[in-house]
Amino acid sequence: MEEGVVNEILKGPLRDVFDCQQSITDVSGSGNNWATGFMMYGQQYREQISEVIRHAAELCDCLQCFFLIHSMGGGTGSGLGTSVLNLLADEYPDVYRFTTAVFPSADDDVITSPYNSILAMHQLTEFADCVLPIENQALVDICNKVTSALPPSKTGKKVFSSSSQSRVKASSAVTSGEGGVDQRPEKPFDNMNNIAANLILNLTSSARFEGSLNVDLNEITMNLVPFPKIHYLVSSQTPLYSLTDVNLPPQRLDQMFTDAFSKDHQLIKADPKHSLYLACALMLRGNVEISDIRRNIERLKPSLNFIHWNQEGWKTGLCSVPPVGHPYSLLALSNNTCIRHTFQDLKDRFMKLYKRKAHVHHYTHVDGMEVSQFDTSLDSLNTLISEYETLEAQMGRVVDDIQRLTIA
Ligand SMILES: Nc1nc2c(ncn2[C@@H]2O[C@H](COP(=O)(O)OP(=O)(O)OP(=O)(O)O)[C@@H](O)[C@H]2O)c(=O)[nH]1
Ligand SMILES: [Mg+2]
Repeated sequence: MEEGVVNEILKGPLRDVFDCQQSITDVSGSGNNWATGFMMYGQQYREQISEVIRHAAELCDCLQCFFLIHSMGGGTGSGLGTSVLNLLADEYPDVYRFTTAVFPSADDDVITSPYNSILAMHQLTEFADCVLPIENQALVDICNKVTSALPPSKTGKKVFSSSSQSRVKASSAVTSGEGGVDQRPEKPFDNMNNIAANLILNLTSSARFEGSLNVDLNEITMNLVPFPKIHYLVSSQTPLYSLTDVNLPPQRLDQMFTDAFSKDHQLIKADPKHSLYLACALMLRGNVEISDIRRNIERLKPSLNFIHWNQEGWKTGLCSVPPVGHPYSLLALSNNTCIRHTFQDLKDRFMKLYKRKAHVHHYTHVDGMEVSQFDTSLDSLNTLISEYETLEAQMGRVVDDIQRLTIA
């Protein structure tokens, strides 16, 4: 919503990517308040937003899905973002809704971020078909890992924390998509956003390029979301790079598969290997054969826990065009019960404030916002956590059955 921020983007190096006729702004943002974004701007701009979306949708030959990119911690991304999600559910009920949502870290600089996130999560749970959460702390850790693996000539300063923006300065030069060096000063989130951008590039490569085994976004939802609300996917990427290391030697193909299941490569702080998989998608790009994928699945399977009714729950995609500067890449999307820990942490942070009703008045001052929204959103989160717990309780069911058979 912030005019200044949006204008800066429309004048910057990415200006050609955006159609400025389609941008909508106000003077200021939502002041880190979900209610301002959802209730106030959501209402005020509904018609205008609906109009620009209709304009874009009408240009599509085949409208496959809507893809939202937003943060959860502030007021606009969480509030207006989920209001747009509501609007889409209302006006295009049959078109899938995907979102990439940046979840706040524990030391986030927005004090009300647990409120904004949980109020927004209620909407994501109800109205999104598939959510790819990204956690800033995981991105910071990945950036630091990449920086320490770089040769000294390329090594930049460490990324300390997502919240202390002034301290966050990663490596000194950012390579552009074409491989040229862009000398503009680096923004605090640049390296972290490169990782998120690569997730989106890999996810949408099937829609943008030819491939022998292309996977539509819709197929991901179809194959990875067994129950409507259990639609939060944990993503991991290999090779791990902010764009600074595009010239590093290529990684071995099999190592790439191994890495995708390690906790250091997840875009949220989670360890899927020690929890239960409901399903998993492997989206490959570049010079990879289907036999390579099969071999690696067979190799990794024994170390992963898949739910007993979906032991073969693998979806694979292969796009022949590799990412810039690499022979191949892998994006793994997992529907895994480990995500409940992210939700539980967020809930604990929410409860710390909500027990004392701290900051609640800022929300209830906004027209249309009731305190009951907090309780409904909390209930929704509690239900979601317990659904994941119930699923996780089924871990080892097949192993039990096999053991019983062996004994018999
Ligand atoms: N990864 C990443 N996180 C960001 C970026 N900008 C902000 N954040 C995180 O997003 C949250 C704050 O939300 P913002 O997106 O800044 O807020 P907003 O949606 O503009 O809402 P208001 O400013 O309150 O109107 C915090 O958790 C930040 O750490 C970014 O460029 N990249
Ligand atoms: Mg803002």
